[in-house]
Amino acid sequence: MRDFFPEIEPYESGMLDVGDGQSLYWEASGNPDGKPAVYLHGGPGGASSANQRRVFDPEKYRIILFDQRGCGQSTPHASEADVDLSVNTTWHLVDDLEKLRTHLGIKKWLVCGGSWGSTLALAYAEAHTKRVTELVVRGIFTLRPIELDWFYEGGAAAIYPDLWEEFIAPVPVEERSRLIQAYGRLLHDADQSVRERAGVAWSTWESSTITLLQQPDTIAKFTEPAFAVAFARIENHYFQNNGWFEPNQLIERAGTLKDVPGVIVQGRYDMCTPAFTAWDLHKAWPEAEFILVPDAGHAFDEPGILNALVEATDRFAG
Ligand code: STX
Repeated sequence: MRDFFPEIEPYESGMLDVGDGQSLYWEASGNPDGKPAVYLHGGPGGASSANQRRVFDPEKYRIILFDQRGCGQSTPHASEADVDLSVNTTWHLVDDLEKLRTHLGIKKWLVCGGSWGSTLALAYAEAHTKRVTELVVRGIFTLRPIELDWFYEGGAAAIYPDLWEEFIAPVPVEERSRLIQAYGRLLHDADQSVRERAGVAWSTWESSTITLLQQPDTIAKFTEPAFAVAFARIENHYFQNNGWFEPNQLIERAGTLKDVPGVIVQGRYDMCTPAFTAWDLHKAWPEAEFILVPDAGHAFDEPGILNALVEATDRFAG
């Protein structure tokens, strides 16, 4: 089994002004003359992290990470009381990727992402196919209502009745038939303690269910209140708007990817973004290699998932 490459530090980083008052943190690590690759983090509303550098061979790749609008080290941060999320949509992020690529003087890059990172990778690659050398996606999420219903409206309660009880606890009983909407209200409540309780409950649910076995470190990291509120607010905002996608958009337009070398990696026991979406993508984009890992959940550091990702980036390194 392949493991992470060694820990590395960025050789360069900065803040990119993308307009709308938004500045994005970005960084480059690995080989400055290597093959360009960008890693797209999850959520939306998650953050880049040092381990994301480590799915690429640092001698062969120029590795680009960045924090999407409103999260990580990007500013303004969506945990702030008066956040304006109207300038934070899928298509803003797709445009930001083009701004970052141009800023860094990159013609084409390998695009890698998991979970929401796979959603954004697909949206970007379908819109800017010629800019993508290869596409490596895992834990496939396309933000269709059926996927949101599964994870945020009660489907996955079948597997986690105990954690589900905690997820719905902050929501008044009469609002529990539409949890995403109810959480949207709580996450922007005038009372900071209401916002934080909601943000932490939302992030506890997500971070407790993304790995095959619960990982206390992962849960602790993603339930720190400022992170949790920004993460929950941004996710909730995207989900209330169905990601600004047409119904089934990413799957239906996957035909545009037929000439892009690709790998789809999916854990069989992924409870956050279950395998049916990866399967639908595989059917719509049969040219891509499809790897269904038999003993993994959702997160990218699950051994079988990481192994498949590293094998893919190594193969594409040439
Ligand atoms: N959201 C899935 C996703 O992208 C639907 C995601 N889930 N958890 C994360 O990301 C963190 C690892 C950032 C907590």
